[in-house]
Amino acid sequence: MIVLRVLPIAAALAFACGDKSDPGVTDAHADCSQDPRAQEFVPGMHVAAPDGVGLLLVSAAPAPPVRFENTWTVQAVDAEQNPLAVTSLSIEPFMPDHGHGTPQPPEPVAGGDVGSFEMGPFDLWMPGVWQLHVTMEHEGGTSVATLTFCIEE
Ligand SMILES: [Cu+2]
Repeated sequence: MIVLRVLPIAAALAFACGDKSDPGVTDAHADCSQDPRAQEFVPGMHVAAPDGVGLLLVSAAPAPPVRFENTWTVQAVDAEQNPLAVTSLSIEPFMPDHGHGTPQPPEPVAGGDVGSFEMGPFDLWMPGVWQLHVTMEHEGGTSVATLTFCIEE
């Protein structure tokens, strides 16, 4: 009987944040504005993979990133922050506190400049801390750089 009682509650909680139809549920727990993991958004901001290969968030609309739909331009760069040719670039949004991603992930499309990709709109559908793991395949191997943002209500 315990299992039968717990499962529906767990299912309800898992979807509570995105459920605006339930006035009894709030997103108050998702206030991450002071979370030390979150990076401050700056246009053109740079994050580096452990091997020095990096990523520029060239532009974001809206800026800073928001809940729901976002459209970005990013560019792979080498350790000296010069444009880096990549054979592929993919980006995986993930909420580390909840263990889930998004059903509408970004689908990067190569842009005009070397290492440049455009993506969006893609859906950061829940308030809280989002990590965006960017995997870049290039001549020297595979590098993963991570952007971390607090997405507020
Ligand atoms: Cu979540």
